[in-house]
Amino acid sequence: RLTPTPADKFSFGLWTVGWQGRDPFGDATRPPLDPVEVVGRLAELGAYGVTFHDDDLIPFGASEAERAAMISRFRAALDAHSLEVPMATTNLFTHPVFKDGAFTANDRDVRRYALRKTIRNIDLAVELGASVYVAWGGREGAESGAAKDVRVALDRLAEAFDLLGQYVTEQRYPIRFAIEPKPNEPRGDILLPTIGHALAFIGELEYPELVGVNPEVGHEQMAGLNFAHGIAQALWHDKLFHIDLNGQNGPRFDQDLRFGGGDLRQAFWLVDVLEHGGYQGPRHFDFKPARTENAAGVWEAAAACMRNYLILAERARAFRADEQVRQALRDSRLDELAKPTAADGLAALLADRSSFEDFDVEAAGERGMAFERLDQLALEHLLGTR
Ligand code: GLT
Ligand code: MN
Ligand code: MN
Repeated sequence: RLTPTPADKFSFGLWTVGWQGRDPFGDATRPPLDPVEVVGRLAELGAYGVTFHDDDLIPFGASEAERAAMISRFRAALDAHSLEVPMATTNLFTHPVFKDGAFTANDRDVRRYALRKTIRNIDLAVELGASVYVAWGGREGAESGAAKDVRVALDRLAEAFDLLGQYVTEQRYPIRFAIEPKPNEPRGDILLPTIGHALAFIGELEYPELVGVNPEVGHEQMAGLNFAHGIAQALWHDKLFHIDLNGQNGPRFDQDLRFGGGDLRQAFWLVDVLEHGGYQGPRHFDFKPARTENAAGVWEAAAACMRNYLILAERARAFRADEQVRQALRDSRLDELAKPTAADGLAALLADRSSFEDFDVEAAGERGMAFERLDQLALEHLLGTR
C-alpha cells in the first residue's frame, strides 16, 4: 500500500513545488508554477490538501480585482479536484518592509501593517476551510546583541498572538494557530528557536488553547536536536497542531530536502511516533525540490515525499508487530516505565524499606537493558531485512 490516497492526509505548500530554485548565490532555475496547475498535479499524485502564503496565491501588491479573480480561479480548481486547504499562513519575510521583523519589528507601523496583512489572510484561510494558521517568524530576530531587546520583543510577539486570538474568537472562526520554530536563517538568531521555546511562550499567552506548534524536521535538526523527541513532547502537551515534514543532514543551512532525504533513522522514529502517538492532523510536506531539477524532477520529488512516508509507516508497523521486538521491549522494561513510580503515595514510598534501606543498588546496577538488541531489530526493519 505505497500509493498515496486522500485518506493518508498528505498536503503540500504552494511554495514547495512552486520554488523556483532561487538561492543566495544563484537565480531561479525553473519558471513560476500556476497555483491552479499545482492543485491539479497534487490531486493526481494522491495528496488531499494544499497550503499557501497570501503572496503565493495573490502576488504582493495585486489590486482588489486581481485578488478576487485569483481566489475564484483557485477555488474552482480546489472544487474540481476535491482538494482541501487545511492550513494557510502569511508571508511576513520577503518584502523589505519586514527586514527587521514583522510582529517584533522595532518600527511600530511595520508591526501594525504585519497584523493587518495577517488578519486579511486569516479571513481568506477560513473562507477556504483552513483550521490551522501557521506563524513562522523567520524575520523575528537579530544579527547583533543590542539591536533587539529580546524581552521587550517577546512582549510584542505575545501582544500579536493575543490580538490574533481575540480576532478569531470575536469572529467565531474555527481556526487555531501553530507557531513554527527555527533557530536561524534568514535572521542570525530567530526568536522562539526550538519547539521547547515555543511551548514555553504559548503558556504565557491570553488564548493558550488557540496556539500550538508546527515543528519542521530540518529546523530542529539544524539545532542538533532529536526531532522525534520534540514531536513526542509536543504531543504530550497536546500542542502538535500541524507539522512540516522534510529532510536535513545535521546542523548546517536549512536544506528542506524531500521527506526521506537527510537523517533516515530520525525519519523512521518520527513516522513511528506520528503513526502510533495519536496525531490526527495533515502530513504536510515543506520541502524544496533541488534547484538542479526541472518540472519533471519537481513532481518526482513530491511523489517521493509521500511514498517515503508510506514506506516508513509500513516499516514502523512491522517493527511494532514483530514478536521479537515485543520481547525486546519487555526485556528493555518499557512496560515498567509505563507504571507510575509511587501510585501508593509519598507516605508509602517513605515507609518502604525495599525502596531504599534494603534496595540492592549493586544488583540493580548490573542489570542489562537490552537496548542494543532492540535498536538492531529497528535497524533491520528500517533496512527491510526483517
Ligand atoms: C518558508 C520557511 C518555511 C515555513 C513557511 C511558512 S515559509 O519557506 O522556510 O519553513 O514553513 O511561512
Ligand atoms: Mn516550514
Ligand atoms: Mn526549512
